[in-house]
Amino acid sequence: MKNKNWSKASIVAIATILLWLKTYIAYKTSFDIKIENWRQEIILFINPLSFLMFIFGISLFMKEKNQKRYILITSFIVSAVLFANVVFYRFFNDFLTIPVLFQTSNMSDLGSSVTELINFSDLLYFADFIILAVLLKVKPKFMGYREYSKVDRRAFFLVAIAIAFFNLGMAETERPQLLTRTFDREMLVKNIGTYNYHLYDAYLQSKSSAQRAMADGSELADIDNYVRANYLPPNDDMFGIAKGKNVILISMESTQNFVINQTVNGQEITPFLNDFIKESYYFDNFYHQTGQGKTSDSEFLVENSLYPLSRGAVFFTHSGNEYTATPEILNKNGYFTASMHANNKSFWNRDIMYQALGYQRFYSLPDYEVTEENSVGWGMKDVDFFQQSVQHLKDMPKPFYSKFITLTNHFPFELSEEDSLIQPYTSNDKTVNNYFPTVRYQDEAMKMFVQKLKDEGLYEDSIIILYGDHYGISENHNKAMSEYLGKEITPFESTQLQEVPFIVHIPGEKGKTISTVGGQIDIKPTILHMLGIDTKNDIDFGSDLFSKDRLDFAVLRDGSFITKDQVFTRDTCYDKATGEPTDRAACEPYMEKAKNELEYSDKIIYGDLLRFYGQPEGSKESYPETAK
Ligand code: GP9
Ligand code: MN
Repeated sequence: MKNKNWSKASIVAIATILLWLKTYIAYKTSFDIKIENWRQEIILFINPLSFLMFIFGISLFMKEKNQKRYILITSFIVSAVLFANVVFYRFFNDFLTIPVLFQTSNMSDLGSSVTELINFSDLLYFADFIILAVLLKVKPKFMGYREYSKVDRRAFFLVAIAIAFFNLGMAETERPQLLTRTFDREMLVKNIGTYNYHLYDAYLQSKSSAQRAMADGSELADIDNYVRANYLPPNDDMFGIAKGKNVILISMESTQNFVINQTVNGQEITPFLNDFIKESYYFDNFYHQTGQGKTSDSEFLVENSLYPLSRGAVFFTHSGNEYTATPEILNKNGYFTASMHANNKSFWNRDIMYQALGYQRFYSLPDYEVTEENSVGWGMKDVDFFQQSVQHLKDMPKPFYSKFITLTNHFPFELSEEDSLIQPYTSNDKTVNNYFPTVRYQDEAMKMFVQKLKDEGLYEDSIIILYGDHYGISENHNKAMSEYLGKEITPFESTQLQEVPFIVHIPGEKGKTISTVGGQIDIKPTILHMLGIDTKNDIDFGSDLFSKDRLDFAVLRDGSFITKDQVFTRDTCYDKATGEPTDRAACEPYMEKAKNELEYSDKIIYGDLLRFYGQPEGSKESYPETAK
């Protein structure tokens, strides 16, 4: 009996194959997905398959009538999701996410132009559904019902699982930590497919909505007390020192502090910065506090004075939260706020998160002229990025607060011969070797930028603030690093290597080196105080780096912390003077603080608690449309 069944075409197979091919064709024709090699092409091709097999496979458990109905309805819904993405992409150049769907401003923009976005030929997106429906009507025999045995079903799902793992395995080799770090929607869709991406997005969304729903304002009281108790009044000499000036904030990609005032092969690594810090405030005990969200985590710290999360990127997971970020505060104080980064706007979900932070404008890839010649590694070279950005600065309303995110000094630290100003280091480790020339290149790019600011008359009315976003050389490279530094990289040294430069340059001020222990969490109150803006009522975990009576303290996202005389990491207390383990009692007084800081900050993010905090005048809705 069973044999007879197999003579008929399987409706499950036909539906799956049609939708699979259609999805791939849509990828190639309706989205701009960059493919760099044949492995990526294979991933793209197979990535819709496992999802489709699972969803259509459910019908293997159904009786004839239900099976046909289920397959038709499912095919229609999945096609509609694909089509919705196509239309959304035509307008926003981005893939749909659930929070975006509920963002009314986006949807009303889309709604008003939907007629222009859709045309008759779009019916092709439903071609397979139509074929299926017609076949079922006209050739019901050909598409006849077939009963599946337990073994058939088992085999079917095993194949689906195998394909899913094959897909994930290939994606993981192409893009390590794809899911834990959630870099970029385009990358996710490219690697796990548009349908799985929606499932993943729905999972993230439901997780955070549940946590948010369970939270209430009462939790804020403890946190508020803690923050109040740690508030430090500004230093009178510095408060308002840059009132009304433009702020140019530069995030230096992967720039660690150990390169400052150092040489490689006898040549300076950062000659410009070394001079610049002589006429700036330079903090030489300053740490990055980022987690898996890397650059985006540093942005989160800097703008909010909140810690990023211990896993995942808060830019992705909590972009719908209420924040009181620096751009938002500065908008209210008459500033124009912009972020500049010559990369995909959706990378790290910046286009969405920047709206929550209050940025009025995001100058991203389309705002730059990016060519083969002016690109290397991850994208546009820093020199060209800065030079082209100056025109944007000139066009901006003043005063502005403008953040620049550099890119050339990004792993794997690629650089062409003509841009290499110094020779690589000479160890067995290519990553470490190549790090030095790209840092040197970035240094030169900033030198040219500052010169251009002077030439264009923008320098005098601005303050320039620079910070390293996170480490560039991970612990995997300890061997070559220890060769370069001439010492063993113990856990103590590893923690010290998390230092990044923090430099505040105020034209006309002499500046000096300040050795208070601090971190990216402290940047927000430091900047606001220099602009003469009070932070007494803000929920900031950091404090002004210029304040008197500062507690020397920085906690890293993994729970390690640094005080004036100790480093605590991997459950060991180290004496800073010797770098040797010391009595745990020396670190004990700070342990509670380190734990509280991270836990309270996490609570705020998971519970979206700032929505309960007395909203400052003017509600969010009154802000200009941002970050398109
Ligand atoms: C991408 C850039 C680099 O836009 O900010 O990100 P990273 O990998 O350093 O987090
Ligand atoms: Mn970075």
